[in-house]
Amino acid sequence: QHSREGKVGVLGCPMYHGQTKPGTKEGPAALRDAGLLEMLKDQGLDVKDFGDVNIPCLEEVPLSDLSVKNPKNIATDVHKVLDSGRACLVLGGDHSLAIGSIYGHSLAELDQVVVWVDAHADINTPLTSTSGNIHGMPLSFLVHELQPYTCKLPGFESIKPCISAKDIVYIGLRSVDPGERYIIEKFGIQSFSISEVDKLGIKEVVEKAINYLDPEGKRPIHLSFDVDALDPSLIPCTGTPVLGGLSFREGNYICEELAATGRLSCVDIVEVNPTLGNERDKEITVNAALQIITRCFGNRRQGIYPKDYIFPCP
Ligand code: 6HN
Ligand code: MN
Ligand code: MN
Ligand code: MN
Repeated sequence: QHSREGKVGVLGCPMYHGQTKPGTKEGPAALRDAGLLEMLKDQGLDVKDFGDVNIPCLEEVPLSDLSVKNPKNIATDVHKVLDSGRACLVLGGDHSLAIGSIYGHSLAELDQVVVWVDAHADINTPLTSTSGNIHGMPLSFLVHELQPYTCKLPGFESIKPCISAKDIVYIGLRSVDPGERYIIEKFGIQSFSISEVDKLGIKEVVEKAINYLDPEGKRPIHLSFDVDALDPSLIPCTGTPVLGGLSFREGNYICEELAATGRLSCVDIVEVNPTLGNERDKEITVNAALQIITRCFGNRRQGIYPKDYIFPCP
């Protein structure tokens, strides 16, 4: 995993089938247009853009065909990026894409752990969900222990569960459905809700999260970062905002610390919906998301210089 350091593959994933607001398909373009690739290159990274995952258009298929919502192309592309020796940055798109990115990660690397930063737990099964939106269910397709309690959706046959309940940590939760809370307790999923962030402080939360997942410091990390984990004042353009979120500094800290492990191999940045709100809202949202992304790949707030930096002398 260490060989991925300094090398990033960017994958756009204009997924919008997991919820009802089509604007999430504009997320990857909004981030690229604001200069994402240049920012990453400027911090000394070797960056390659792998373009966008081919996501079938919802309008072109009958609504009964659930297979169109199945992110299997995402899994294939994430696998490809990781096999090229780069860390993979997946630009969403709604959070249902994580079914594909985490499954794709499992095809490339054994033994990943998942840090899920979100206001929501996204672990409804199709049976506990009251909204029917797949972006509220991705983890239920991936967790081994949940399989006896859920149903296989037609068209999702190619996605296989690939993580255990003990390999997940939540940070930032503050809108958890009853079925989700039941699942978290029944399967003992480690959760640092926003109340634990209040109680312990972000330093202790992140430290505990990393030690819990991988005390020996050997396993590849998948960060699935839903921008709605941050306070809505920082992220006005997202489909399911929840008041009282992580501060900008807390969000930055999480990503700096995960990057510092050297084992962050895949990062999802999801639920940016640039079509919600006005131009100013869009600018605020995109800027916050961009800064969070740069932190994931080693840009520390204390300042950095590239490996080949030449110190000028007279
Ligand atoms: N997200 N728990 C709600 C549901 O519809 O199942 C909200 C899900 C939000 C999902 O923000 O990625
Ligand atoms: Mn492979
Ligand atoms: Mn969310
Ligand atoms: Mn989410």
